[in-house]
Amino acid sequence: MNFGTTQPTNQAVLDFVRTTAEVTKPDQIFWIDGSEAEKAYLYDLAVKEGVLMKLNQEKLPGCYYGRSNPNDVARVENLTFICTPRKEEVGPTNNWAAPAEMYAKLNGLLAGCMKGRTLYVIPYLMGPAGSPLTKVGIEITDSIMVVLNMRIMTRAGAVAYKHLGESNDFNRGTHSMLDINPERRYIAHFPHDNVVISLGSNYGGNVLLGKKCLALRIGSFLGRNEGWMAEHMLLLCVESPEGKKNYVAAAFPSACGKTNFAMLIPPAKYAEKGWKITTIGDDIAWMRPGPDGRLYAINPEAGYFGVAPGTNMKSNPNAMISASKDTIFTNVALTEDLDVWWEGKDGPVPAKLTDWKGNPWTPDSKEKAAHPNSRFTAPMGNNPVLAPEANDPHGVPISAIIFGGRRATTMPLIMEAFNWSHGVYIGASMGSEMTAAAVGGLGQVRRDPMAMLPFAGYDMGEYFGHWLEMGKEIANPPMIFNVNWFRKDKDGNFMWPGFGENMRVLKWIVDRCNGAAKAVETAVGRMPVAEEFDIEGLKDFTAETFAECQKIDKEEWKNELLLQNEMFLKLYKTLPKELVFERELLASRLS
Ligand code: OXD
Ligand code: MN
Repeated sequence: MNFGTTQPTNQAVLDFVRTTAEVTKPDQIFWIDGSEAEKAYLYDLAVKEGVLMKLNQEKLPGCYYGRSNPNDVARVENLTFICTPRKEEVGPTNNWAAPAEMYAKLNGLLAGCMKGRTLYVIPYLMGPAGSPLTKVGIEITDSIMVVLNMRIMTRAGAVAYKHLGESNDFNRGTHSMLDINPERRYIAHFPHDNVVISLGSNYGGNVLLGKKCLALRIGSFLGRNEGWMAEHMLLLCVESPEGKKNYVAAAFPSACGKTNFAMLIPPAKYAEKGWKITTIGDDIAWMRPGPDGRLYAINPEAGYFGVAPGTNMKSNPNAMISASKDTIFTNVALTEDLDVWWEGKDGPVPAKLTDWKGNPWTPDSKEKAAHPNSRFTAPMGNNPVLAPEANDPHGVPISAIIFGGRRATTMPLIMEAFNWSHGVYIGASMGSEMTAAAVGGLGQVRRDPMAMLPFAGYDMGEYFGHWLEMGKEIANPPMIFNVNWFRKDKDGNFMWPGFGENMRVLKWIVDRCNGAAKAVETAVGRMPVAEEFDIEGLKDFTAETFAECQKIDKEEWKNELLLQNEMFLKLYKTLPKELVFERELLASRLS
């Protein structure tokens, strides 16, 4: 069969590909159609080219393994640019470049860069076909690794051409690995043109252009102009024993356990009663007000690009099952029989491994066997608790929005905002200790408003303003909460058991949304009535531990306000006055 030859009829797509090929000069053009036959052909080709290795097919059917260049293992925020006519548009938290200059520089790098290579054209949908929220992207790439990952992470192929019809309204994405050199690495967004150009990398977050680039940076820009929201949020459904479904969106900075939370397994006592959690998405939510005055959300993605280390049958059995077939693993370690391994995987540490750089590894080795940001790319259809609503073009009505970060001190396990604008303030002042998902200072607390610091495609102060405006558009807005699974005791141990036990916090949240739980008012927000919050059956977790988890230490909070102020001062030009007032009110309640 002749793969890669079926061209679309859409003239704008044909023109985009032709003009890109004229610059990049590939040996051939391969048009992705999304079929199963094409998939088998592409995996064989990737193996032949040495890009992927076939894993042990008895243990991991349909699974493959790839390594990235050690200089290319995470998102690169310092090399990520938003290019708009006016510098002020991107605000002080984004890197700006003038579009004409950036286009000129990148076109220079693109000139002839695909000589000897294949140019792949990936048509894809962000969102279910037929949804008014769904967007079309065309990604041109010279990386077969990108093609195979995009086929998992998005609805790719003919389905996208069908949704697009003859329209010119699609994101134009161009990616070339060039020579995978940090000196020639640029992740450039042109929101006014709906264009992304990504060069010099082959790492997921930089090159799967539907994800962070279109769904968040360009998406947030489009959302502001079109009256919707693109957020770095997981989406899940809490189903009560009576069959009532509440949908929850939650924003956590990268690698704070979003995938785990999205696939949470309720503890036995909840499961036995009939509580169920199902997953709609684990990373991104697109939300817009619906005709009934509620906020409706879709997950624009079709797969999970999850962090492997720490994932195991205790922390996230549903992720383990999701990644047990038809999955691509990147930068994990390999066992002798071509199974995958990473720090924190179940079972004993193997005596011999090949590490993520391809070197022999033993438990005595000083370095980690798997890179801390090693990943699995798994189809969401593998998730045993996938919500059927994940494919519903209407999306789901959101009852609660949760913000959260990784904080050893200060922030309580759970609190509820007094109202929408207080909730926006809580999201806007969020901070978290940094993890391995981005290049940067591990462990330091950085302000990460709404977990969108690396992803807002325009000025962050205006982004807060958009949140406040949206609150006015939604007659029945979701309630807003803040959680912190990571508070430590004075000996440095995590106090809250986390994982499935987070169900207890979720239950309080949905009970609040349904008017079925009381709350007490504190200076920082509403909290559960201690005697009513369910800690029954938790090992070594007493009423005193709960009190410690919820404690508001005024000195810590005063310091917190000072730290928050750094970000607010940075954004001062466009910071909505509502947030300044919220901060003042908080200071007064704390004094
Ligand atoms: C991710 C991230 O990979 O946020 O989802 O970095
Ligand atoms: Mn993310």
